[in-house]
Formats: sequence, structure tokens, C-alpha cells
Amino acid sequence: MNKEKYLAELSALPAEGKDAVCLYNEISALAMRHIAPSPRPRCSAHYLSIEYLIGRMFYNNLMELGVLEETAAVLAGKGVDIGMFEEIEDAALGNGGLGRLAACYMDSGAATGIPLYGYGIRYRYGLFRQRFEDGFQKESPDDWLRFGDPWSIRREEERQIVHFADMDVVAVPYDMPVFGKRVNILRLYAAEGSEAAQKIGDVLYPADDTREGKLLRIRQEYFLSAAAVGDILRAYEKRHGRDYSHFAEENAIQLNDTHPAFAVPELIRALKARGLPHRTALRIARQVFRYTNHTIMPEALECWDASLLRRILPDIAAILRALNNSAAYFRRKEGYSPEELSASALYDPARHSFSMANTAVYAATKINGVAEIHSGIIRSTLFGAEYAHHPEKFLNVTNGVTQRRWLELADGGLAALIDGCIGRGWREDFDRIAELGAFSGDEKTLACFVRVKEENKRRLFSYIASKEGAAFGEGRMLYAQVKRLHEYKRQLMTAFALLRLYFDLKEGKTDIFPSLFLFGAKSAPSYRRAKGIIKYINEIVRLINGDKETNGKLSAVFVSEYNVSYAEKIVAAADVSLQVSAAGTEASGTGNMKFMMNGAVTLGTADGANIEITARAGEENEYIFGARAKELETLRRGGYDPAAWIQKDPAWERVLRTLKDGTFSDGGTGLFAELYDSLTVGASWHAPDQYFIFRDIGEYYAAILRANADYGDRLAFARKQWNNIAASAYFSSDRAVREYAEKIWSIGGKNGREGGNGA
Ligand code: 26V
Repeated sequence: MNKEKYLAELSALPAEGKDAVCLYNEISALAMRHIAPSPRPRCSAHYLSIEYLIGRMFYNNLMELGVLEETAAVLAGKGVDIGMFEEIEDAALGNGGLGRLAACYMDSGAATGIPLYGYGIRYRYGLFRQRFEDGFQKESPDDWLRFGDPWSIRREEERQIVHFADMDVVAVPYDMPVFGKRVNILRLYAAEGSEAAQKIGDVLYPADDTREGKLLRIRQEYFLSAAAVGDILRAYEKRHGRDYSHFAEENAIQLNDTHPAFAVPELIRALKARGLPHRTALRIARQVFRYTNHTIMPEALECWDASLLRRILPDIAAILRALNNSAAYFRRKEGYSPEELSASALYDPARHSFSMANTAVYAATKINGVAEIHSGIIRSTLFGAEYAHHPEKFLNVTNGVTQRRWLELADGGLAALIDGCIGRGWREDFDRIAELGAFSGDEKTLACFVRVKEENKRRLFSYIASKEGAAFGEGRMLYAQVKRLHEYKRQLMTAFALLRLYFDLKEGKTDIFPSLFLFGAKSAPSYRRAKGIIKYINEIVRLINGDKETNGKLSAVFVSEYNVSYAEKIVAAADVSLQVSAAGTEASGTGNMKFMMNGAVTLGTADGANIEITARAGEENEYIFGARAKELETLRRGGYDPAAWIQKDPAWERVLRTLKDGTFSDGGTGLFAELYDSLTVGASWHAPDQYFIFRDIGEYYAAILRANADYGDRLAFARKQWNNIAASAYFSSDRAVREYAEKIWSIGGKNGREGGNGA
């Protein structure tokens, strides 16, 4: 970008009498006028994702363009505080880890100079907005476009028509530039046309528990897949016309989980429609796709009903059937056993449905999980058959997060401290962060770090006071558990431990350094149990905060409307990052990495990326507890009796009882009783306490107290925290994206050289 010109025009911009929204739009538009996308090199990678959890663009984009500080200064000269744009936007076109990962990878692709093009849906409404009413989650639509969208450009001329048997939908691309060494593009398609057509682009993850809901999900997924494939083909044809012999060598398509897996049959369909024989189309498709799995939760493994699919996408259904048959034919020749054939089949005749994961696995040249443990698990379970015959297709790429948004932007105080120690180079080369190790013995630096943390806490607490109306005193140790609400993540276990801590304090059985427990989470609107957990935690929070006797020691808060901007403030302020999923269930986690980069220790289980975090930071700098995945596997196969574990310590009996003894009210919904039953008797679809809360809770509680005792020596604790920052190099998404480029996409070298052609 031409900085001087931008700043000159900014200086000339009249600010008087304009409100925040107006200025926000004008400044953003001004910046956009001074940038241009980098030319597309011959080879590029395409990232297809149903979610992009982008967060606020304004500050991040100005920062990436290198004009954030100057912009703030120019605005200050006009009497405008750049902080005034804080409440304007927060694009939540995603709901959790998978979507935020996609946003981090887009950032890192641009930063490292890799030609990475994102494709997604421009939802009319983002992830619902959350508020609490009497402790219950209530949802309302997130009208994220209400203030305008100055960071996107509508590309009318590149629109396409996506055909369904019963309707045509217009796919109009909106391009969001992603700034770095290159300017890449995130292309989001709006669904336009008839009322039914527009509905496709309404919301992310419409409830799919009805036939109508399922149809809508299929339409969304196909809409994204078809628009992306059409666009990639069109760009290719501009260079090569109808000669498709270079298509696979020049294009890599990454399926971010299975939501865009219809791209596989769609590419085959599109190539056949252009005159290629089925054989050739299939061969090309099997060279172009790569697939990342992000979860092994059965409910997220998509299987689409064949009759539904035939109704709205008959050609696609027919191609999937043909793919299933040819997969079986070739696999039989390769010696797959009958069990392996059925486990890896694309079509399940018993359920009359297509497995999107098996479709992706069959098509993909490379299949990866998102942390070592998770990549191991998918090799031995979900995709065991394919792994047995094609081990070369499988690899791991551990997730990463961008240090620019999650450290530089989220934690300006810490960034400045780091700059003072090792210079500014870590922004582009995060390996340099390891140089902080040399300062871990320096008490002056550690004292500065502690001051930064305390300042971040003050900032967070004042934000919480304004948002939630709850005030907290200074000088508290801050434990944070923020993530989607799901039983496997075990927020309920934290709630139990917190309640136990309260009881023990009350009865003088324990004493602690003053602490604040912070929760943040949204529950899927139709996920009853998760909503019950939210209500239960809110009840506990009310009890604890209302008790004057223990208040000086213990308080808690459940922040509402947890989103990317909230997360930026929380990761900067936290002392302890709670990552307590049942071992073997959390594929990776990325929040754990954000906390680590900001100097929180991990208090968690040996799960997901926690394992790699601990391996790098050293066990002495984390608090790892609980059963390992192997042990839980054994318990799962037989012989786990939560009651027996509870009996070991009657305090847990008392805590558990609060779900049904009237200590707390669930407003007559029956939610608490249902939670109680899920832990004690189970349900038709699962054993009691399926995520082993009572196996781990004793050790969890001990770890919480141990960390708390250690915190008493603030400098010693700060050293642990500092060592975490210094060990976080590996968790930069720059590293992760380079690994994708080298090992999966085969574009660009270590520095993405082939793609880098300057912004
Ligand atoms: C599935 C469903 C199904 C029902 C409707 C709502 C919904 C929303 C999302 C999903 C799939 C979630 C997949 C996901 O986000 N996985 C997370 O991916 C992160 C990035 O790799 C990883 O760090 C987390 O461990 C993993 O849970």
C-alpha cells in the first residue's frame, strides 16, 4: 500500500460532526482504495470452509497494512479516539475452532507470501448473539452487516449460477482482501435470487434435526462447493482454455472438514460437462483434493440421506454412487477385506446414506488431523482401513494461531515488552520468540511482565463491568475457560470443582490466593444439555458472588456474547488456561495456543495440542492432570463406574447432589435433573458420565489448588508464564501454513517463495 498517500488523504478527511460508524466506513474505504490484490501465480491453493470466524477487521487490517499507529495518531489530532470503533463489527461467520483456524490460516497465508485463496459463504446473519436471561442462554440474530461492510468488494461480473433440481441460485462473490507479504483474497458467496434461494445464505449451521433442516444444510454445502469449483475452473480456463492437463498440478483444494466435500463430485460433474470422459475427470479429482479432519465427535460426521440428495442434486448423487462403486472395485483389487471395504465405503446401504468423510478420504491425496494425538486417532479408528492400505496419504499438521492478531493486537503491552527484549522481528518470524528464554532469569523483566498482566486484567475487568454489570477487585489470579459449550470439553467439571472450592472455603477447609474463574461459551441453540450447563454455571456464579464471606477470595463470571473481540481481551489477561477435555476428545484446541502465547500456563488434560504445548514448554511449567486417552479407552470398553469414583471423596457426592437437591433452581425446566441422570444412569445412547468427569475431578481440583499455591510466589509463577511464551514458536499459524504449503499443497518453499510477489 502507498502509506504516504493514504496518510495524506486521511489527514485531509474531515471528522467533525461524523459519528463512529460513518468515520469507520470512510477510513476503511480509504484504506481499501490504496491496496490491490497480488497477481495470482500459476500454482495456488484454495481453502474451502463453511466457517470463517474473522472477528473485527478494522484494527487488524490497519495493523497488517502497517498504518495502525499512524492512523491512531492522525485521528487523535482530529480529537478522535481510535478506540471508538470497538463496538462496530465482529464478523462471526463461524462458530468455533474450525472457523477461527480458517481465519488464522488466511492471515498466515498472506503474511508468509503463500498464494492461498479462501472460499466461503457470506451469511446474511453471523453466529447468533447470546444474552442471559435469569441465567438461561437466549439467542438473537447477528445482523453483522448493519454498519456496512467496507472491507468487502462485490464482484458482480464474477457471479455464477448454482443449479439445484428445483431451483437456481445466484452466487455473487464478495472479496475480502487479506493483507501481508501478499494480498490474498477471501471470497465469500452471497446467495441471491428467489426467496428460497436467499434462504441458503441466511444463517450458519441451520438446525438439521428435521428433513427441511437437512435439505438446507445440503444446499448450503453444495452452494459453496459448486461456486468455488466453478471459480477455480474459470480462473484456470483463462490460462489454459479447455486443456485440463495442468489443472491438478496448478491447483490444490483443501477441504476444511467435510462441509465442502460436495466439491469432489461437483468437480467431476463440471469436467464431464466440459466433455471429459468420466475416467479422466475422476483421475483429476483424485489429484486435486486434500482433506483435514477436525473432530471425531460422531454427531459431526456428516452422512447425507441418499433420497434427499437424489431429489435436489440427482447428478451429484449419481456421481457419488459411481465413486462408491469404483472405490470398491479398486479397493477390492488392492486387497481390502470385506470389513475394510464397508468401513471405508462412500455409500452405506444399511442407512441409505453417503459418508462425506469417506468421500473426502477417497478423493484426497493427503489427509491430516490437527494435532499429533488426533492424527494418530483418526489413523487407527475412523480411517483405519484406508490407513492400512495407504499410509502415505496420512500426515499431521498441528494447528497454529496468528501471533499478529493474538499477541501483537490482543496484547499491546506484552508486545511492547517483547520488542524491548528481542526486537520486532517475531511478527514475521515467530521462531524468534524463543529468544525470550534468555530473559526468564531476569527479575526485572518478569516484574514488567506481571505489571502488563495486571494492566490487562484491569482492562478486561472494566470491559466486563460495562458488558455484564459485574465488578471485580484487582489483584486476582485469573482462571479462564472459554470455548464452545460441549459436554466433552467438560465445563461442567470446572463448575463442580469451583463449587467444591466454594464449599471448602466456606467451611475453612482450604485457603487460597484470591481468584476469579471466568467462563465464556455459546451453546448450539438446540443442544439442551449444554444449555443446562450454562444455566447451572450461572447459578453457581450467583451463589459465589453473592456471598460476602468468601467474596474476598473467590468470585466467578460467565461472560455473555463471547466472541473474537472478547477472546482478545481474555487471553491477554488470564493467568491460567483451563483445557480440560476428556483425553482423546479435543482434536487440537487453538485457544490453548492463544493463552500460551500471552503467558498463561495450561491447566489441563493430556489431550489435543495440550500435549505438544507441554512437550515444548516443559511439564514444570504446566499443570497436567487426569487420565490419558488410553486409560479412558479401556474404561470405555467396560468397567467405568462413576459412582465408585464419587465414593472415594464424599465432597463430590455433595457437589453432584446440588443438581437435584434444590440448592439451585433450573426454573422448572428439568435441565438439572437431566444432567444429573446423564452422569449417574446415562441415557439410551450413552453410558453414565460418558466424558469421565468423576475419573478426573479429584486430580483436577488438586491441580487448581496447586497452581493457586504456586501463584503465591508471583515471580516464580511469572517465570512459568514467561517460559510458555518463549516456547510458543511452534504454535504460530505461519509455521502451520508453511507445512501445508510444503507437505500438502506442494506450492512454495520454506518461505513460500514461489508465491511471494509482494503486496
Ligand atoms: C459440527 C456441528 C454439528 C452441529 C451443528 C453445529 C456444529 C458446529 C461445528 C461442527 C464441527 C466442529 C468442528 C470443529 O470446530 N472442530 C474443532 O476444530 C479446531 C480446529 O482444528 C480444533 O482445534 C478443535 O479441537 C476442534 O473441536
